[in-house]
Amino acid sequence: DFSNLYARDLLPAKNGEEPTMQFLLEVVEILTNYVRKTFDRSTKVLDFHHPHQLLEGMEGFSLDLLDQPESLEQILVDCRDTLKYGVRTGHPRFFNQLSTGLDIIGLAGEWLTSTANTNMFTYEIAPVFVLMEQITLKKMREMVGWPDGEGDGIFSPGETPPNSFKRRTISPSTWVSALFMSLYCKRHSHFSIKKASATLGFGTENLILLKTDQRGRVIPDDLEAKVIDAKRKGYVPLFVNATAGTTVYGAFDPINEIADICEKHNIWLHVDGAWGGGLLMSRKHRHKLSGIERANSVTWNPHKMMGVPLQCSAVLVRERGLLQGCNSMCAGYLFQPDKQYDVTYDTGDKAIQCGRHVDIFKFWLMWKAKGTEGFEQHIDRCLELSTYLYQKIRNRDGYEMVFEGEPQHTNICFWYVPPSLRGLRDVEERRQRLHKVAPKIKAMMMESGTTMVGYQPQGDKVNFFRMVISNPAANRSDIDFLIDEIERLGQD
Ligand code: ABU
Repeated sequence: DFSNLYARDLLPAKNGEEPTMQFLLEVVEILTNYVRKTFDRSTKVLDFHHPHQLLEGMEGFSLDLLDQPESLEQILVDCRDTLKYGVRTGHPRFFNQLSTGLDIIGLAGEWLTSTANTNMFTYEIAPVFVLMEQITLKKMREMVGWPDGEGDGIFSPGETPPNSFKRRTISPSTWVSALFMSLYCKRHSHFSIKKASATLGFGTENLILLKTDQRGRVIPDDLEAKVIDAKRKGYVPLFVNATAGTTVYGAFDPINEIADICEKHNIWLHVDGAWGGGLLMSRKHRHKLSGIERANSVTWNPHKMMGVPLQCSAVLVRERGLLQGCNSMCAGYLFQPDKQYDVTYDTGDKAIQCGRHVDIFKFWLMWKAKGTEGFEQHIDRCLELSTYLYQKIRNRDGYEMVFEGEPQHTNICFWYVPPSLRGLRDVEERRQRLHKVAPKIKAMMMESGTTMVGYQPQGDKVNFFRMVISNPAANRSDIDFLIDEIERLGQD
């Protein structure tokens, strides 16, 4: 009974050990029950409520913060209900995001990380984690194909910081002339490229968008023409982003052809492999990133295709020492040069932020537990499953594919056309009505809590579903379920 116990009764309180252990065991019970149910297909993916409902408070669960402490009994209810009203992203039928799944070893790693509760800035306070990060980054650079895994790198949250490191690593002396530089990416690139361009002072107007083919891949001739045009106007073409696995179409740019242009015009080549980087682990699929070894820098998020718990994002740089050279600020209270150990292991000064969460341990632990082979099997399985979905719907009544041909990644983009729209001749009316179909089906899916899949418009294309598979728990029956559910909810 925790109703008369409060946080002040737990360690470090006198006699706090027993209640602390009991309380933590209760929490573990809540968490393990949640894990068990997550993999049970009869459990819903979510129990949807509108924001105003959650803000008004559910029975026994209020988000309000009070002046007086609440009992540990209430705190345990809050833990249970926080999970209850959340989304089970590890559920085999959760397909909504690029990052899905609930890896048990990764979860154990995250629990350990929180228990250790340290910061990645120095070897002094994170000796084991700093070394794990060095070793893992080297393995990742080897997978990229840089000789002996040489180079530099760091784990840093999300996409925008990893995709932002590049400017600071290009040439410190050129930062001031950002206005006369041009950067290149395509409309299909992740929005973090545009955000990085704005945040770093280049301005979005200096980010030149490239044409793509119908599959969303950069057309190299368009890149070269735009580089030549910018030079003629007196701009300095500085940076090109090639994407290995776009967010919506899962497209892989032709890196080798882009690298030829970058080398010819002395432009920094960054490969955003946040989503597609995981394919480097697969002997069958790594050819899709052919040429990545010619990049100057690479973003790779193991929390996406490799199923590492959020978050886990790395930026890799080909030139050794470059991150330290560009980002180091030598804060005297952290990075004292006269410590008793080799201070080159105080790697935090390479980052653009100061405090840095330990994102490495869960990834390192998963790599240990699965081996490279385990990641390879996971990647190959997800791609096989997406082929299953593609083959199932490409000629099925009521489905239209957004682009022709076999998808390159696990992204399957399609429209579901309800029976009443199938014979409609008026093209504009059909477009307008089709635009409303995916949001309507998605809303009903969320209300019934059975599955989740994303949708979006893109360019001149009205709302379509984007199915992505990164969840190791999903199998063919879950794909069949999704299609049945779309058809059930999509009835006129
Ligand atoms: N980095 C963006 C991921 C978006 C998504 O999960 O769909």
